[in-house]
Amino acid sequence: MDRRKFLIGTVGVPVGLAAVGRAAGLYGGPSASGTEATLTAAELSMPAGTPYPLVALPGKGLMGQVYDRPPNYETPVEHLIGTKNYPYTDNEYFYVRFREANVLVLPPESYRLKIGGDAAENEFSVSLDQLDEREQVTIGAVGSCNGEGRGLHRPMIPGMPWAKGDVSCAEWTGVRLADLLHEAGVKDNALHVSFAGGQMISMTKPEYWRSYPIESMRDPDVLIATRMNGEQLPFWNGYPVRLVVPGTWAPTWTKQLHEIQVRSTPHPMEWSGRPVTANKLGLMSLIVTPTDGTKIPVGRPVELTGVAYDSGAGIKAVDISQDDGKTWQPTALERSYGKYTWRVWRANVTFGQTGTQRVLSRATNNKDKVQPLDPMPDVYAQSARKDTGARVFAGVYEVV
Ligand SMILES: Nc1nc2c(c(=O)[nH]1)N[C@H]1C(S)=C(S)[C@@H](COP(=O)(O)O)O[C@H]1N2
Ligand SMILES: [Mo]
Repeated sequence: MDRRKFLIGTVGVPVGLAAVGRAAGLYGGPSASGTEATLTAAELSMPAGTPYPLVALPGKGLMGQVYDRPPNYETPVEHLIGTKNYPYTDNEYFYVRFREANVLVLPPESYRLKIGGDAAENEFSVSLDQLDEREQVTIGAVGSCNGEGRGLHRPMIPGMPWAKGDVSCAEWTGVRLADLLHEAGVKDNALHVSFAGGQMISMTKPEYWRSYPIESMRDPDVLIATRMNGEQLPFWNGYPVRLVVPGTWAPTWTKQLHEIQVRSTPHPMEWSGRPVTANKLGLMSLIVTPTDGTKIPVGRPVELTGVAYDSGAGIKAVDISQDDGKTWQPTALERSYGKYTWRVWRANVTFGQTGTQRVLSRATNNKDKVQPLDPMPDVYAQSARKDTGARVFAGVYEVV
């Protein structure tokens, strides 16, 4: 007999069409749990995972337009985990962040990356073909702006009001910066390595430079990347060349990179105004599906999918809470795809009450560091914000 349907009937949970479909597949199906078929994201009707209008830039998918000029587009969270190079974000959904309204167009035929500076023995330039002829390295890494979640804080924090999609993850291919520095011959008095990207549309601040202490740039994982998930970089993500510093916040990852200087003095940094170190990425986790605002039937198990990442120590566990952090339940982690790549996690939850319900997620890394509920105290320490207890990475659902 159909014991399963009998059980569903007994607990009195409404059985929708999806549930019947699931139940029918149960006998061979791995996704059933306990007495009821678990609803997956595919069976729910989910709103877009961004509060912003969905607009497509040329070559990109529909993304959340946080700002049009300069172009700032967030990844709708349901697209964070892509399908083409799992678990990496598909190139057309990798978030886009620019400070310059007019993105520098660097035609591939005439492109040259110049490497020099007063603390380099030899100055030289390489074309795209010459970069390709050098040894290639591929590293998966999360790219995240440190504005991630900023727009969800109350009271608001100054800056681009990103919701949850100011982060993505890709597999990057390119040449080791360390190899190029070796070719250039770093002098003993070298202090900083500086990177020039796009141009600013301003008479007084014509260039986009980022500058870092030389020690932080000798790491063999630092890439001069030309490919993202095996394809050329999308225009909006730095074509033809960008810096990628795995395990650090992405503001350091200069796009449209065309010049590297090894310097004995700090770069004047006239645009950004202060030297910036490639700071280690925070310990983070978030729910990818269902998206916020999804209607979920009461009493029915639902599968949550999410991602978790840190600066490279590795994720040991992700826990979720349905009571605002009083109690936590473990989730199931998928295998690691590399130390800088996010870990996908899954959990089944059942909501016992109707109304607006929240689920929090919290990651623990291999150094036993636990994600604070306010996930970026370091980043926001200088802001005037007082902690309101706002938990940026809660998933919020309408249980009906
Ligand atoms: N040329 C240039 N590079 C840049 C930026 C920029 O404004 N111009 N923004 C930085 C910031 S703040 C971030 S978060 C990342 C975003 O990379 P993405 O647009 O590929 O997601 O690029 C960095 N590199
Ligand atoms: Mo950023």
